[in-house]
Amino acid sequence: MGFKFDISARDGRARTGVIATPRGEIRTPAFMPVGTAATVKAMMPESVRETGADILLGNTYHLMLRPTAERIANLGGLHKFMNWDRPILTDSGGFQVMSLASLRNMTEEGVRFASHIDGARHMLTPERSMEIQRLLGSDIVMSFDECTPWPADEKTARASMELSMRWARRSRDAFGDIPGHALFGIQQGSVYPDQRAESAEKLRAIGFDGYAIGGLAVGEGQELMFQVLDYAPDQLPEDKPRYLMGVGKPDDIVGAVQRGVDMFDCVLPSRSGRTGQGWTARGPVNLRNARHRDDPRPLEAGCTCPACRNYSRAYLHHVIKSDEIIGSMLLTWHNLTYYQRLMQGLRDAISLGKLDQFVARFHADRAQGDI
Ligand code: PRF
Ligand code: ZN
Repeated sequence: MGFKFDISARDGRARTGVIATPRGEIRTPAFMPVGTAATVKAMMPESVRETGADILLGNTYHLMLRPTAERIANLGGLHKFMNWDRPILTDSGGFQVMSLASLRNMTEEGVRFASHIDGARHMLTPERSMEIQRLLGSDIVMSFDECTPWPADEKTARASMELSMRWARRSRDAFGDIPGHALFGIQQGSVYPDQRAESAEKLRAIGFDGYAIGGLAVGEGQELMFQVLDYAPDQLPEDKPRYLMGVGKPDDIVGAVQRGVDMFDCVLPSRSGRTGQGWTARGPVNLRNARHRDDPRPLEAGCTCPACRNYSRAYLHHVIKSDEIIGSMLLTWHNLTYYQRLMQGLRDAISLGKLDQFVARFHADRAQGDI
């Protein structure tokens, strides 16, 4: 059984559909919770599934350092290792090297760096990244790229984009064809329409199973990101999934779906849950705030997650303030549930041809603020 993308409905530039993989279906637009180190922090995998997630994201960079890709392969692969039998997408490592590792040295060959864990020296190349992602058993493998830093002048952005395109070619050659496993290319080109177009053209010529938009959400702000998304998705093949890497806040996701993006990942719902931030239809809520101290109401009325079904804001406030582990567990569970509810709402609205109404309601609810 192969890897297939079926679009079932469109509304404006937005699409909804299903990516079929041997490990199960991914409903799009999809949000992928981040499971960097073979765990979605504070969650059991069966609980992540209960929130409605169809697919998780894992990281080449973290797993190659600890416990190593070879060890995971010897133990039967990442799915078995972490007890998640549905699809996993893995990022290729370069982006994480640039944000986490030290003593980085980038050449045509790849990136040399020192581990942020023990300082040990490593090298990542397109070929090594493909090998690691294959050892992990990743269902959706990302090609090895450089996320062009922002801001970048035209000349710098072009050199970076062209390097990423040469690495995309090497990634494709090294990956080969693994039945039922997909390889995605990553578009770069910063905020320059002609460079984005050229990058898309180069990726299409190589041929990938899906196409990511990289190099956004790196400090340029939502307005500029949306300006790029006004044209970038349309430069990519219409019949393949489009993935906006590392995005984002709920309003970023809504705007990107309206502009034709199908897949997202972000640490925000899980990471901010661990610091006491709860995401709701009315916007973010800081549970550390003393106003919740005596509040018997749930974080979000009508939410079906365990935090909202069984606990008060007062309890969530207490366990977060006391740094109790259950505080991280409950808020992460709620936030991932909220994100998946948002994605289901977007999918339903696109199916019904009512995305504009859904988006208007989304913004109206947030404008009201927390209860
Ligand atoms: N490339 C890769 N991973 C990424 C990005 C990228 O450009 C981004 C940019 N937001 C997040 N993660 N490989
Ligand atoms: Zn909830």
